[in-house]
Amino acid sequence: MEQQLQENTESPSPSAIVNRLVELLEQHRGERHVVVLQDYPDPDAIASGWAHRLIAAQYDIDCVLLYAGRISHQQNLALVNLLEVELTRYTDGFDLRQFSGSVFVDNQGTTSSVTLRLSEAHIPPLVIVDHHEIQDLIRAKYTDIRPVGACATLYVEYIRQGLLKLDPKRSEHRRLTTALMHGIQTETNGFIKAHQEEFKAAAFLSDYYDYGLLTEIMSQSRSKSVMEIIRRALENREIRENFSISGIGYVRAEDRDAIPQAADFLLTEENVHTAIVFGLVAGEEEEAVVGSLRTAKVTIDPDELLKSAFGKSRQGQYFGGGKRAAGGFEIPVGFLSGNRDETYQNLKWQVYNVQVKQRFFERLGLSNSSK
Ligand SMILES: [Mn+2]
Repeated sequence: MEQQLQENTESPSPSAIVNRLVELLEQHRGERHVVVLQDYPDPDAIASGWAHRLIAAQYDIDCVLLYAGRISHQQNLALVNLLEVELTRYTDGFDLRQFSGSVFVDNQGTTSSVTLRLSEAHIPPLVIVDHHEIQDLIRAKYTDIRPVGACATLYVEYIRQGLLKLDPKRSEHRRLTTALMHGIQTETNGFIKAHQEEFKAAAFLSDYYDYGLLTEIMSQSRSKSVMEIIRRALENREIRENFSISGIGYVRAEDRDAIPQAADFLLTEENVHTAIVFGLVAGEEEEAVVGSLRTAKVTIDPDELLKSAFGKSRQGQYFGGGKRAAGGFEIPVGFLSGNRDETYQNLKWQVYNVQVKQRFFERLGLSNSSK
């Protein structure tokens, strides 16, 4: 009994959480808000942002889903196209002052390059809904951060609590619930990493979503360039005590999403419990070392590991972070960017390749047999 009471004081009931969100939306009736997605939005973020937009629309709040990077994973492209999700890509000159508040879904501002610009434009953060480790970069009026399997799970809970009345005859609602289902499915590796909350959410969505559309989104095959990157990851992998680490050299910005897919693939090898894949992503101007970590070992905390391996930038932002079982990092190359001369590029890659591996091996205590 006592334990139960304690639990109750620690976590407010779902209806209390929802009431606070309703209160906030009421206070901001008629405004225009920006929903910030991470620079490389995944299905969980897209579905959550969309759910937020439909919920907010009932309070005459107009939401723009904004991202600054690219959508390159073929499934994500299919999702956006087939489900007709309206997303806006941030480019220089985009007027952020049109918004009277910002909303962060599936992130807490650390994985979006719009965050800093919003704070420069003095746009107040109103809402954070996320399932990653607490990042402490921005403070919002309403914050709901819980360690569930997907951010979409939290939005399904909001919907179940009555924040949005679903009508199975409305095409937009069928498409939204399909997106939420896809978000939960991909985020939990096809429900393998799902918990009770995700199954409950999926059971609820099963009354509304469009099975045919979901199948079509899921069946997007791997493109040739993704296959090529997976091949490189396999070829270059170095396995030490169940850790598989692979540096794959230069990666085009449009193939960036192949990096996590390659990490997923390396994790399927026998006796490997953790896979790390990284490469040098050459953007339009800036270059960055971009990497993904996947682990099946519960005692490894990707967020802690990546933060301690790479530390922070001068602006105080961590180069990496994560959640249960997965994480990513991005280290700007800065001054060494540019110069497309092949010898120079090879040299540069070798330096980063050695350095990134060294950091991991040191953190993981695998440093003796360094090559
Ligand atoms: Mn997520």
